[in-house]
Amino acid sequence: MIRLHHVPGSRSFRVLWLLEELGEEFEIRIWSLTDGSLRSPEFRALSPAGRVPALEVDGRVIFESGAIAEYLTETRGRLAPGRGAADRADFLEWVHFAETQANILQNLNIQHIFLRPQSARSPVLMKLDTKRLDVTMRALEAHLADCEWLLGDFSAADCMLGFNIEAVFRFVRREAYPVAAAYCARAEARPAYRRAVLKGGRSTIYTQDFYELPDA
Ligand SMILES: N[C@@H](CCC(=O)N[C@@H](CS)C(=O)NCC(=O)O)C(=O)O
Repeated sequence: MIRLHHVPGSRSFRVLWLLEELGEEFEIRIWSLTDGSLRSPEFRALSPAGRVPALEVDGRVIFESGAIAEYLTETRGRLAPGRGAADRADFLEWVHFAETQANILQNLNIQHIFLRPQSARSPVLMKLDTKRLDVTMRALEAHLADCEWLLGDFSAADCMLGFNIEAVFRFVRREAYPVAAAYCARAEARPAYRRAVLKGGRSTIYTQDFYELPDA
């Protein structure tokens, strides 16, 4: 039995999507970012930092989305270059690049959405992280100019990074990155992605299409 611990719209979507791409049977337990349950002893026993995703699989629990992606692709022998393959390092780079980008997004989510009162928010940090997000997107835009997916063929690295892009466009203009926008649309059109959205539920994090930088 595989059980995914999931919050709609969070990084656990990466694993949900990957499980669908792999054709695995699994169940989902939904948690909330806001009701304190991720800090409960029950959840901390699954994921010590109190973060989703956590995956019960093969008789153990794994946390960290990148570790789960590497484990599932290794044990299932699909959707990643194997050890020793010429593009194995490329795969690992993009898996971890996705998390670098997700951490910038997380900072922007905190600054634009979660931090209360509004006076606690920092326009300087918002601008800094928006610039840092732009840097990651320029790299992605250049890389994808030559390929449909990060490694040419679709891989679990696309589940890791593809999940980020819809959120990225809440903070940087979609029009500035047409290649990445087309990549995002290709990802969202995949049958496994659509099944994952239906099973996992939609995000309630964003209430605006775009979050402008404050003037100050
Ligand atoms: N590096 C971790 C990050 C996991 C993470 O930060 N998840 C967020 C949701 S996207 C979370 O659970 N946040 C709960 C909290 O910060 O209290 C991974 O990739 O799994």
